[in-house]
Amino acid sequence: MSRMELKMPWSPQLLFLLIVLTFSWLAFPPPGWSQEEKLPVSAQRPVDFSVFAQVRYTDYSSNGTDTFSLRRVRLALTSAVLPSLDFKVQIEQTKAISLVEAYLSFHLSRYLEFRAGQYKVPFSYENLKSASEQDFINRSSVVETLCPGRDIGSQGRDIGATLWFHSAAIEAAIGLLNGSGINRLDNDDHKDKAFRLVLSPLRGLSIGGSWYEGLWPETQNVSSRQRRRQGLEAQLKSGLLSINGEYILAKNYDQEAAGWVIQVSLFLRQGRIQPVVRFESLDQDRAVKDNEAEAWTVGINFHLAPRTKFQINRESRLFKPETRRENIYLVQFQIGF
Ligand SMILES: [Ca+2]
Repeated sequence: MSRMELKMPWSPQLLFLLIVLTFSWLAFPPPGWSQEEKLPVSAQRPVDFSVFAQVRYTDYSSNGTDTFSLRRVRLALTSAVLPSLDFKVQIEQTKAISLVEAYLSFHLSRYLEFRAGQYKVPFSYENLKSASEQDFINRSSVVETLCPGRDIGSQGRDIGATLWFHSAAIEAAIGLLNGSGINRLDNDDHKDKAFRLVLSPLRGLSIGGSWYEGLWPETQNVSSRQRRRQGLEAQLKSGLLSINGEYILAKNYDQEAAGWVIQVSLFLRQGRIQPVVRFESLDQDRAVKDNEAEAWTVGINFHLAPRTKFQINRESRLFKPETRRENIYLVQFQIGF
């Protein structure tokens, strides 16, 4: 059953090397290859590098060993290979180097993008928001537990192809994905389907939903492999205030789970100081009454520069029905450019 037992069909390092070699060749072709002659439509091909690192200290109160940790060290590079074709690779180094994202984006029109490779499953606002831009040190347990790609420990990502529509008022995506997670081949012929639609009827207000229909990757001793996700989300930004809410209903095998999260933040001192508060409730089995895990998180973010910030959070979790409470204190420094 363990995902670790599944064979890794190809190593992420090898894939990354191949992509880097291909990319290097495209970006810096060998002498004699005239870009102007062979690719007359191509303008300059700037390569954007971005890096961020997160160092944190976690104080588990009496429930664990307090520790410093390197949460994420990520390097991303993006390049427009052609005016309508760009390419992104993101790698992570914590214990070992791993490939997080690698995809091609073909811009079919101003609004329409076809994306293929390894990238985030188009589901949930919080899932799609970059790890470096999160308002809280940890993502909500609702999204971490129920969002496709996070439920199978793949950092919200999978391999597949997706069509995206982006405009000021509408954001939509429809995709086919392996459903078996990052850096691995599919283990069956079934492809999972993901759909997301977000409307912005007024400035500062967005309302949307996501839908995912797939199968759990493992096959042993399971009568039903159903893995269905339905999500609702809303975001409101008004002046200094920002409110986000999400609800996810999940069908796992023959069980139903559900969770919701709401978070509020304020931007003070020209956005440099940001107090935040979040409440979440996660019910892992809806057939059992009063077994939700609830959590309050309060925190404050000090934005020192774009992508560079200092964050303090206190997470207070309540596990029903025992009324067991856990408090965790987190401090995180993020540096990025
Ligand atoms: Ca599959």
